[in-house]
Amino acid sequence: MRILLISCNTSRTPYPVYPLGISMIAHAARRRGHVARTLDVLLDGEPGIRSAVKTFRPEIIGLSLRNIDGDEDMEPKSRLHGYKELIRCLREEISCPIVLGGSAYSLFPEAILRETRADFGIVGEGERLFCDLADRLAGGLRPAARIHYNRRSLISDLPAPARDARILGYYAAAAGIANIQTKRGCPLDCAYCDYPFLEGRHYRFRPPGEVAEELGMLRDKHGLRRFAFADAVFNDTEGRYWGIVEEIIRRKIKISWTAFFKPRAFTAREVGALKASGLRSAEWGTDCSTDQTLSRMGKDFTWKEVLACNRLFTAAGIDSLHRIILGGPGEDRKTLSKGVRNILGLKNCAVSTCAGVRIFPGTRIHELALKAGAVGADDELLEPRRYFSPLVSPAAVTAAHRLVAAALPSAGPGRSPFSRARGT
Ligand code: B12
Repeated sequence: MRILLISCNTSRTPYPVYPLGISMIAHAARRRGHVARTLDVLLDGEPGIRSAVKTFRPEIIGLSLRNIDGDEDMEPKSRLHGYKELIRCLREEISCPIVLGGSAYSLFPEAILRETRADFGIVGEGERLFCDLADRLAGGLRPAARIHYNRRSLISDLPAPARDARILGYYAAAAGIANIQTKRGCPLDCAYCDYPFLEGRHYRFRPPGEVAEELGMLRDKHGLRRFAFADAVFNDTEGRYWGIVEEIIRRKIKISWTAFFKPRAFTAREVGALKASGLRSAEWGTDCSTDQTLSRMGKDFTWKEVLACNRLFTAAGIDSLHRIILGGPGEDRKTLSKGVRNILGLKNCAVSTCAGVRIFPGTRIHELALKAGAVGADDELLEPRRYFSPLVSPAAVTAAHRLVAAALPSAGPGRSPFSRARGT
């Protein structure tokens, strides 16, 4: 089958992100004997996509929908309209099946399929299910089920993506950062988070040697020096990330990198090793600002550990950004004012707060919101809804969020150490 895979992501905040998802689907499809081509809305635009459809004449089109909301954390704008427009253009050119996938699609599969009138959707990781669907369509079988759920079909050998040099070149120039995934899955139990749903609850690791190989290849062949690990949390609970850190140091791969970290009791020696491997900035899933709210959010660390991490990492010259949600489960007036004091006590780092918790389907926050009657059972949540603890008013939470943003010049939505990646 001739398969056209298109990244539909137009977000440029904090910087344009290379479409890793379609590179992985393309790799899997080629291994199954299909001919796969990748395009990117940011790079190719509508005219480029129309002309590629005319010349390539795809037999299946796969669309990757990464973000549903805009980049503005507090007043997000839906991306759905743009996705619908693209599908309308494609339908004008060709009548082949259109298959949706990607994180945004996976979070709202029924609603987005209905709204866009695409033919099929794959929920969760796409390699196996997309190729199964392509094989069936190639054999003349059109499955009755339009939405295909990834329940027991998660792959165990994670692929190295087949990066398209043309697309990679565009992102290298636009952002200067390459992304790389070292594992999938997250066994943590944070009340608001959909990552375990998107990636599975169990870790599936790539061998450190293979990750180092990919880093070296991107550096030597494509001149990339800056990397973002796209794992849900880089420092996994089993400590397997040390294998990657050691491999980078052992192979003397000169790069700088950033990743999502979970606060834990690091030693100065460990932070030294991270720094030696090129860690330049850490984005902390701190999430709450008091012990009480941390525990209610399902976090297994304390504010003392957050402070210690911040001290150690900043002392080592590693930038830190803490992302903190105010107004989540268990927040009351006392925790709110103590939390603000705690946040203001964090030194030499950036803090990004938001007021209320974005509710994603199937999360514990969703259950709490349903129980409290804050959202109805028929609310698909495609229009963003936020959960606020019933123990404090949303106005008080918003005021605290504004206070922190005004007090810390580096705070504010969308700011990320990832965004300082170019040239530093
Ligand atoms: C790492 C990450 C970041 C990093 C990216 C660093 C980098 N250089 O790559 C940073 C911090 C920069 C970032 C920023 C943002 N992010 Co982010 N990010 C993630 C994270 C943790 C991993 C994304 C990733 O690369 N995964 C690895 C790749 C391989 O997976 P994938 O793209 O999902 O592809 C797989 C499947 O989705 C599927 N698939 C993908 N495409 C297709 C296509 C077809 C046809 C099929 C069948 C299947 C399929 O198969 C693929 C392989 O199995 C996800 C959460 C998560 N766990 O997924 C959030 C996530 C993608 N981010 C999200 C958001 C909102 C953002 C921001 C808008 C936040 C902000 N306010 O700034 C920005 C937007 C950035 C941009 N320019 O697009 C949301 C998107 C959904 C939503 N709520 O809209 C997510 C899901 C988090 C969440 N739960 O809310 N992000």
